[in-house]
Amino acid sequence: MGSYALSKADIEEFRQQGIIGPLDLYDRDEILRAYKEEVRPALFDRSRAPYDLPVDAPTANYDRHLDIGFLGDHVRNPRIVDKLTSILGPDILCWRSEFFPKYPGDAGTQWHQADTFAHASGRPQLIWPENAEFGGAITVWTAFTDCTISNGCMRFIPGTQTAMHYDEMKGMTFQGHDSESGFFGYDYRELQVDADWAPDESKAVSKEMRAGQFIIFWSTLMHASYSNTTSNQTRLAYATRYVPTSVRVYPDTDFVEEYGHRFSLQNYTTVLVAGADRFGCNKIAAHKPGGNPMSSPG
Ligand SMILES: O=C(O)CCC(=O)C(=O)O
Repeated sequence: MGSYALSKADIEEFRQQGIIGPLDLYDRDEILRAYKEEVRPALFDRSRAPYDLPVDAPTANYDRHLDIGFLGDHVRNPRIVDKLTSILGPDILCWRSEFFPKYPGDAGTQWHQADTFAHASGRPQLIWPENAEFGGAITVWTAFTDCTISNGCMRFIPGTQTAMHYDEMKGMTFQGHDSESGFFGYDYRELQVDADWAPDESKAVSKEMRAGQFIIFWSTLMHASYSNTTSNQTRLAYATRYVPTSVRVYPDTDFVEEYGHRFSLQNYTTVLVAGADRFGCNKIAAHKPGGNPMSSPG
């Protein structure tokens, strides 16, 4: 167990609630400066980005931990990864990272749960072994700016992670990026198993965070975010997603089509952030500290 592992009490809290945090990772000034000076300029340089997508595609910055050193180090930061081993066991892959900006005036993210992540693409992106106790992924959502109720912080309904209210294979209609619908151009309610059901918002908790803090939650936990009602504050988060090495990532798929764009997985790889792989079901890159996984031979 690494030195930042969760305590027994924390593990029990996480088991019941499906979420833990906010926890400290970076100093506020450190992350604000790193984003402005290192990460943001690198995001605009797409020469080594894993996917050939226009800069304004919602998926354009998927998996930039594969080519941007700061993000490559972030996904395997021991303050994060040690805690994940308390939840997922010793052998862990980072399979996805993505940015979630909320610009002034942006609508909040609708309530949703993600199990196989088929919701937008119509194809399961994760398949757990048949005897698995869990599904979904662990999301580590790190605040790259302060996140408040006014600028769009996250909301959760604790304890909802074990029962899915959505069928991700039902298919949603893409309504376009400018649509008012609450899930990045889709209406997540189209996936409800029971069309008359509604999440019990009276049990929701808000997670205001300062820049540099993170929360850990099951992707199957009911989650949403507030609208950004400010006129001048962008809220930005970087979400990194993890599964044990036994999970098949993007099974039998060599492209992804979602949020109005299609991209090839030719340059895709998971990153082993802890332990070892005994299953061999995924393409895996080792990570060189300070470097980036794609340039390493792994
Ligand atoms: O940041 C948001 O508003 C949504 C984030 C989210 O749904 C996720 O990280 O799974």
